[in-house]
Amino acid sequence: MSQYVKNVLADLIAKNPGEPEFHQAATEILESLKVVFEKHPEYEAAGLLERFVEPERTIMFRVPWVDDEGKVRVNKGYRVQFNSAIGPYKGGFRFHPSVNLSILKFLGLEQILKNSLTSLPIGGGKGGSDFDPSGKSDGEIMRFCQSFMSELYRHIGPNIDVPAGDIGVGAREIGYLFGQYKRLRGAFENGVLTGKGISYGGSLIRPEATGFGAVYFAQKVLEHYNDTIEGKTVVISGFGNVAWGAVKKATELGAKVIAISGPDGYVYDEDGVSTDEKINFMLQMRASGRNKVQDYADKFGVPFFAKEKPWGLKADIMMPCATQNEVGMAEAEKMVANGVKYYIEVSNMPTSNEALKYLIDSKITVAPSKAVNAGGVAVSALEMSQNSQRLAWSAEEVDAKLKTIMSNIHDNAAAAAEEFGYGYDLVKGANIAGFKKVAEAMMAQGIV
Ligand code: 2IT
Repeated sequence: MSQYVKNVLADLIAKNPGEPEFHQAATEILESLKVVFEKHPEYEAAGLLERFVEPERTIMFRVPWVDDEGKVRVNKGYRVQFNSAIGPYKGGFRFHPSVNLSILKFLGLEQILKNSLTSLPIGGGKGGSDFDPSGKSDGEIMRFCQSFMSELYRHIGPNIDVPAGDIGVGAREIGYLFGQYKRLRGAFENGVLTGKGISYGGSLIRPEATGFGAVYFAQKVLEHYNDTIEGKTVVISGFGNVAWGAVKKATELGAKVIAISGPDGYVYDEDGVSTDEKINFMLQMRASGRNKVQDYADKFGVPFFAKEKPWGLKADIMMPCATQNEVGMAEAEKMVANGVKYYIEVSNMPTSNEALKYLIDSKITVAPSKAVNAGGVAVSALEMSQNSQRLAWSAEEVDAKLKTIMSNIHDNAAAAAEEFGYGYDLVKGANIAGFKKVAEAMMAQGIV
């Protein structure tokens, strides 16, 4: 690694103690960017990388709310406004007990490059809370969202920062958050949030976008090898919104999804998660708030493996769709032993850096999440466009745009890797291609 990049990374690790996920994401990204800094000594002179890895602003606040028993509860609220070089901060809110600054900074850093890859004008941000939505009543969710927005509304806006959903935040939460924002602002500014319901400015295809986009990306990867997704077996982790969209599109294109998973274990369905009834049941399981994939096994009479992950199964394509660090060395070794061909990351940073390197060295084709899952935020940006123009595109129009965007992301990542002598290395290529535009914009805007 060039000495400059090495020094910035060492500094980042020293100055941000106790943030392992942030260190992990930064290490992976900076490793890819060293060649860019070797080519552009003017970036070092402008302190570009030191500025890039430091969030422009971080907001941390108390979120007090009252539960159904009348007891006062307090959670931590955050918004990391990481980089606004190419557009307003954009990125989801995550409501999950694991949420802390380390996780939000890794997600925010990834988001900067992902959003740049979409080719749309959106900067990078991420936020959320350590609030645990599972088992909460609708009233509790609403009161929590209202309290969260009562602080955050003063920091966001259609041209400032445009949050959306992530784990634990779906259309229901976005609705409550928007209602409170509108009330406090005294204005109908629906461009402040994306992932809204269709009746008040949401975009068609936004719920499907991350999963559909991931499968469109996978198609491009297979196409590179003159291969097709039809007839392939696929293992998917998770059963939330992203997994649902991926199952739906993979099935539609003739692949067979043989497993989905949850925090309680995984289910193995040798006939495939292939009927409308099965695919729709994923939505019901999510809406129930139980967070148990065992419900699928009970309903459809298929085997359930408690507390296990599905990565030891034999399949052509692996698509982790649940959360960060799902795949470490033990899981990667199983995939290599089983002859997996394609490893398509979908959830943000699902793989440890060690496992990622091992998979690539073992000649498995790897596609990185910041490129693969960018369809979600891309359609969020299309939602912003529709809101600002006061119009609504049809599902076909949005889907066609999504497909084109995913195809371009793939081609741009592949071209960037090629340009720097890495061959067909989409991991390196996505980092380089995403960084390029942000770096140019930062250089143009001076030391800010
Ligand atoms: O990780 C992500 O890209 C998201 N959670 C979606 C962000 C967005 O603004 O739609």
